Amino acid sequence: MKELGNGKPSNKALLEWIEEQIELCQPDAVYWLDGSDEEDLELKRIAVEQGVLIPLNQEKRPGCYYHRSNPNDVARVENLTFICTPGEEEVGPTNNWAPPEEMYAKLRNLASGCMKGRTMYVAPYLMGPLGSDLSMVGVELTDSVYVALNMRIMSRMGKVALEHLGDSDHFNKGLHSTLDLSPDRRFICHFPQDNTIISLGSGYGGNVLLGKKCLGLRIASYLGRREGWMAEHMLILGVESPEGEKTYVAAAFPSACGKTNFAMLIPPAKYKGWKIWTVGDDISWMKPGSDGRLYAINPEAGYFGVAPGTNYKSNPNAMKTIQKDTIFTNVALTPDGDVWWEGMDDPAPQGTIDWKGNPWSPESGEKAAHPNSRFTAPMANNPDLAPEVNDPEGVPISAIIFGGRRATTIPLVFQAFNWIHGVFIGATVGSEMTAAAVGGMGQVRRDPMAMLPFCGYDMGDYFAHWLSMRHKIQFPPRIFHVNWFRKDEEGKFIWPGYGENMRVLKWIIDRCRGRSNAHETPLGWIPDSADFDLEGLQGFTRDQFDELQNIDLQAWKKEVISQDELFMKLYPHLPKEMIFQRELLISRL
Ligand code: TSX
Ligand code: MN
Repeated sequence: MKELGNGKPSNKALLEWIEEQIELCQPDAVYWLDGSDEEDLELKRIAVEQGVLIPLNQEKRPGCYYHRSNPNDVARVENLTFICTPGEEEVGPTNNWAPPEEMYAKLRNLASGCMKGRTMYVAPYLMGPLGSDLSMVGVELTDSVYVALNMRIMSRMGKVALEHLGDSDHFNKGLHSTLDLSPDRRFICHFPQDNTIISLGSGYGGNVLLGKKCLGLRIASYLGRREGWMAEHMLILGVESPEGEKTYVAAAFPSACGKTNFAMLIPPAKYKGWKIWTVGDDISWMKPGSDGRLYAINPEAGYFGVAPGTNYKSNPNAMKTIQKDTIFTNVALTPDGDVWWEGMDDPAPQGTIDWKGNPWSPESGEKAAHPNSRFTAPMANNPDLAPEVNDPEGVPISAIIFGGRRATTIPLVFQAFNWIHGVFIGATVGSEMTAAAVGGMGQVRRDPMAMLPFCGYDMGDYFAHWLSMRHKIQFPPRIFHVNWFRKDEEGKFIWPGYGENMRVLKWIIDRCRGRSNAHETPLGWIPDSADFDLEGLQGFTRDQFDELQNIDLQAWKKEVISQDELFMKLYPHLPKEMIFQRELLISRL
């Protein structure tokens, strides 16, 4: 067997495990990745030679490449995602479960000899800053050069991970093979007791970049519960005032709510001297610090963002971030070797090729870019990247914000009365589906803390873990709920959103620092209109603000009934506090 690369580890436990996997998968070659720049060029050369990547126009987009996935393999597969624990009870009613021994046997069978004729890339990766006690090491063995290249962007990959690991045997064991990409042989399996992930039969994003959803959320949430910390599906941003005061917030929104846009928000001109710094756009690992506050790190090193809808108006910093050293997946390709997607600033040029490789025109009646098409870009490209992103201590979180996409019922912003009420607010987060997804338009789908597909154990136990964290944090973050998507009777968005969300952030920060007033409502604390900055918002009236903040008691009676559906499903492990909070809300209404 051929050995390539300069990153061969010396860690005994690691080498032993890798040898077992080599025996199982029987690759022709093993490529020991070290994370160097030379290696990056070599991997790209291999990927281009294999037809896995197409170089883009290097003048327009230096270091950028284009990838098309198999059309049957374009998104995460929740029905093929399993948590394999000794007991079924542990994973709860919202996860797929399989007995570990049975699943190991099935996967070993599928993986046997799966890398014959292929190269196994060994990617040691560090999630989080070097030297942070919140950081974790994983090692992904993969037969996809595309995965190796993406892991390099999304994590701190190579020698730095081995350095962090030292001679410890505490690392996540990840095995990935695309097999033949057959959906019948596609399984994303987590073995939290063994800190192990096995992903077979897919080559796409969340299924295969194991540091992200698999380790970063499912395994990490499991470990966090055991060890007294939190792994959350949250962006992290820092707000800096003109005086240089910095306040950090973390926010959890279900998909299609613009999490990456919010993480990269640029304050409107009116907020002269204010600045938003991006710490992370997807995952937050949080732990109580010695000063009694909750500290957060972003375990990732890049952005795996949805391309469609990203443009210079919705997210200028994302557009700048993807100017160089970015991998584009399933977007459309223009004749001059650039990329295009629906919702870009300009219309597609003549001769655009769609994500499947077919000629495309606006009359085609199909999308040029897949709706879930992505960019993989290094966070270092972000002009407003928070320098603290590499601080092993993390950043102290003052506010946790939950949100959803709701056309009615939910005000623009309100604040929880206290931590327990905040946990209830997070537990009842719901969002409306936009496209003709399962369930149809206007249907509210509950997605507690935006973690439903990502929690590695029972959701009821997860709420209990949130409640228990209160006892470990002397100065807990204040909890808020936002909704950018409320519509008027004509179906028009009332709130301008985007950069103007700075106004909401400002109120939130002032609340955390005891500087702004609010009044009590059945839902929580709501800004006094005198304490919410509407100055300079053209054509936006106090009446519209009142409409945004209106609490329709009839609608809320329906809302609490709708909230109960998921609670009923989670009932066996649902903390009593959630039931009491629900009763209190009903009484207040
Ligand atoms: O990301 C969004 N944010 C957060 C930005 C920091 N989006 C896009 C969501 C899909 C990913 C939004 N869409 C936001 C928002 O705040 N608000 C809306 C709704 C909206 C859409 C268009 C307008 C206004 C609001 N247009 C005009 O007012 C002209
Ligand atoms: Mn996400």
